[in-house]
Amino acid sequence: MFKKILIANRGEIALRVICACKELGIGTVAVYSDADRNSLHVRFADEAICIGPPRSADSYLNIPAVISAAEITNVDAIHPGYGLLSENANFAEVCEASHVKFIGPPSEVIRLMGEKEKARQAMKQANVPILPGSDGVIATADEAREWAQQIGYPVIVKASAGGGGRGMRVIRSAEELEPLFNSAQAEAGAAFGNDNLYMEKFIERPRHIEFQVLGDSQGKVISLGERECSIQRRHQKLLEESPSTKVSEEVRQTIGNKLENCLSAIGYVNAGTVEFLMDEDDSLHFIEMNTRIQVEHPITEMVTGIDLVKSQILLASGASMTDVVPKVERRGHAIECRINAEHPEKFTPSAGKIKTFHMPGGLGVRVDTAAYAEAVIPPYYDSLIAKLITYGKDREEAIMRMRRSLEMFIIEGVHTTIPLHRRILEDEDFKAGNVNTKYLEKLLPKMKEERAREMALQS
Ligand code: MV4
Repeated sequence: MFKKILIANRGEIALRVICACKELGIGTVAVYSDADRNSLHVRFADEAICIGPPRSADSYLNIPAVISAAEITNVDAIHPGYGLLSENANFAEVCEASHVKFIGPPSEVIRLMGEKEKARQAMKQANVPILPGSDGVIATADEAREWAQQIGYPVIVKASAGGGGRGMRVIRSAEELEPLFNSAQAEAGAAFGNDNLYMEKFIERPRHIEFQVLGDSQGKVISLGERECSIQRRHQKLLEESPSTKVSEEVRQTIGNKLENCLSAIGYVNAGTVEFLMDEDDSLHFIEMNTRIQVEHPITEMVTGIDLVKSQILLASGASMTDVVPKVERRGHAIECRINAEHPEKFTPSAGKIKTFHMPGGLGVRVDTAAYAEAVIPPYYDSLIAKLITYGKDREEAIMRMRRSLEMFIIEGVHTTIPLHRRILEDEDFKAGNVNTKYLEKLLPKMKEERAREMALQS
């Protein structure tokens, strides 16, 4: 087992990893930028090293600085958290070469999944359902037109090196194909230094459903079931829940088994998330895989009782799945609300000092955060300040706990997304489980109207 781990991250996820290390009796090293000197991850780690100026590119993304900190402190392993260097195959490779264990999959597996078209073909070979689409990358607009003819409009072209929506174009007819294909290719080339594109049938109003997996270094992979992540804005998730109201036990088992076989064959090790789109007839189609721990991992922890971050560390140290996760039982329902320091309707970032900070608590309530009263939210990083997670015996209980917890969460000094979450939790569509990736496009204008009406009443 590792004696000491460096956490190459900040904020709530750095604290989350420190919690896991403390419970495993492993020493911790925090790295921090000049803007994070007073952060809780620095305070709770056994050792802390400043790795540079505030901007991520100069600190948390600076591979030589992170590796130097690991060498100076003589750690056995690095946990990358999410974002930052977590899916950087080169970083994983440098860790391997420096004899520091990267807590994640092997660098080749990160690289494979980072090439979305290759990941798609790998899933297809293992009978994981994928959308109708191109076989491999498409070089020219003429080739794209032939594929689109075969697949049927509307189609979507995606950057093979992409993710998060960049380098994507929806194409609805043959007439508009050429300019859209060319602009996607140019955007992909500029953004990723790789202009490979592939094509899929476009789903108009999909649900976004993802499966959590864990793999050990002996070839055993298990599925821990799904999370429903459809409520998002501009590819930023806002609220997630597990299980999905739309996934039957039969589908959960079928997809889970296929993923276990596929990922075992690929050599997948550690935690991962496999993303699917669900179409109107409730069938799931693979779109891509994330090779890291995700922001929303706590909802899976709540319904399975499995500590995913501890599992990551144990699996990275070579432990076998039978020891780390003897059996998987799912029970109850969990919801996560991401509390961001931003304007709840305009979504502009709201950096500054938190003046008042009071967290809810009690049975079935969990808050993952690195925030506190008087803490300063720097403008350089993402705006997540807390994850409020509630658990209940069923969805109704989880919802009621979330409603009262949102009422009892006080954050003053910065704008937060708490008012938006309160509105979602009383929305009839949400209560009916009626969500898809366009959900907020409908709710936000409704909220604006409601506010205008309220203002008119007051004057
Ligand atoms: C799609 C799609 C519809 N059809 N693929 C957006 C980001 C990238 N991860 C995949 N994305 C999408 N792929 C097909 N064939 C719609 C989206 C999409 C989306 C997906 C998940 C969550 C939110 C989204 C918001 C807009 C578009």
